[in-house]
Amino acid sequence: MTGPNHLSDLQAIIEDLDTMGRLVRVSSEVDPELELAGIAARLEGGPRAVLFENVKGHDAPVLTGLYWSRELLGRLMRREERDLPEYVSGCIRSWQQAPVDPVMVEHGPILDGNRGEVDLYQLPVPVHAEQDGGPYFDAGVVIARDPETGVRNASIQRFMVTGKDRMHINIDAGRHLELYLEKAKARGENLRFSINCGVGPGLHFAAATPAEAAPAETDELGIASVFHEAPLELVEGRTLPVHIVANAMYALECEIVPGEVADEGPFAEVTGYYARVAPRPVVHVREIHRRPNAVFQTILSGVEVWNSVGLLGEANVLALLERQVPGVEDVYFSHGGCGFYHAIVQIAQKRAGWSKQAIMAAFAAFPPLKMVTVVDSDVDIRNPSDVEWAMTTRLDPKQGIVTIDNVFGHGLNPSFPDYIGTKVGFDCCRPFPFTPEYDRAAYRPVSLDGVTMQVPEISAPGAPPVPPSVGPPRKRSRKPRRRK
Ligand SMILES: Cc1cc2nc3c(=O)[nH]c(=O)nc-3n(C[C@H](O)[C@H](O)[C@H](O)COP(=O)(O)O)c2cc1C
Ligand SMILES: [Mn+2]
Repeated sequence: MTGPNHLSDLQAIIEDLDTMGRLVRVSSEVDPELELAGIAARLEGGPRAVLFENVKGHDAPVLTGLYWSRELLGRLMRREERDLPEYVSGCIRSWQQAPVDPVMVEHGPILDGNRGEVDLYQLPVPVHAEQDGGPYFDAGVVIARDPETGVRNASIQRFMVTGKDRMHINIDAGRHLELYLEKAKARGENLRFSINCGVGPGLHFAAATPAEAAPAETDELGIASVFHEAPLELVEGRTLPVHIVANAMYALECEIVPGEVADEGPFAEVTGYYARVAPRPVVHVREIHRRPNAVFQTILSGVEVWNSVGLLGEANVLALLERQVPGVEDVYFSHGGCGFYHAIVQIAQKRAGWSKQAIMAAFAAFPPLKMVTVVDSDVDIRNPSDVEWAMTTRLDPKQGIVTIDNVFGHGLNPSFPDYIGTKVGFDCCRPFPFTPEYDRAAYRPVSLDGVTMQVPEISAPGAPPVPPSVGPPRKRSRKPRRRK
């Protein structure tokens, strides 16, 4: 190993984005309450991340959009977009085979700033969507330790700010943090952890690695070391016995008193729906560290999460299917499926019946999945029309649809109330052994390079102007609705 690469540090990532022309700088003053996320939503999914340099009432800039384009992520990781799932699953596999544990160091940039008073309102934490219950931290990596074994865990959770030193956290069922909280409660202890906001994509991916790939007894922070090509560096907390990322932009030392709950939500979630208000654990913030010239990071819960959670889930399902189902070539978690509800699996069939095996194996590999669609290797799994073509021309609805009732799913999906619902698999593969009526028609692949053509310009009256790829949001033609 040579030394940490740029993926280990958000400041280096911001400079990299700048060099590549992949950073929109918003210089006009923007209100962190609703306006910032509103502007980000207009640029969501574009080829550039966004830095809000002038956030009303704050000195620190706010970064968003780091994960909303797979093409951009590919650039940052020096990979073709198409090779990302393979690269990510390769990093996880390499960690499983030879873990590189993080190292504790004496000092890091996170300890260089002024600590001062604990006051969350001094941080530019945005209010994202119109009905959100308050400002939300949603991009911080939580580092906790198993109260019994001391094994570290990394995850990302949303936190609603409700006071200068108080937040309410959402921990989904089955998360390792939930397990730690139960263990702390049984021991009569508080659960202590750090929230590290503004870290590089290596650690973000380590935190988003699903439990199926990083079981509770493993220190998944080591996955970051693989992405960074050097051990992740951590420092000891100053107020609580917690571990902090040495070069995070912000780090909060926190504790939960088991049993203490208060209303959390609503929050515009990755599903496109608001998460409902419910009593959830209260978090006490005992210390706030900020690195000099810190940049706050926030995530718009849409494409950014589809890409990060989706890519990790996809990588894990692909790795497992490759081992268990002969012929599996590729897996894609579609955006229409929020990045983790719908897996499209591509298979080069070798034996009859194995496309259905692929459906069962995919469900077993990733519990949040609600739908699995299996197609042959002549179908482009990233093209929704192509997948639909396989469904309409190759699926036999009598034989090829598998449903599983009363099964555990993702609690944020409204069709899984209390985490229970029905899952469905579509076998859209041509019957095996192959028969000619399912052979796909094809034209000869011809290059247009040597072909002389006159292509007339199109200027249809009333045609909408081509939207700029980036720029200030266009003015709405209609007056904005007044909020009553
Ligand atoms: C931006 C983002 C926000 C997330 N928010 C939450 C959340 O509020 N609650 C939660 O339980 N999981 C959330 N997740 C998913 C978990 O972080 C993820 O599943 C992780 O792998 C869980 O770690 P664990 O397996 O160690 O429990 C979020 C993921 C991302 C990328
Ligand atoms: Mn874990």
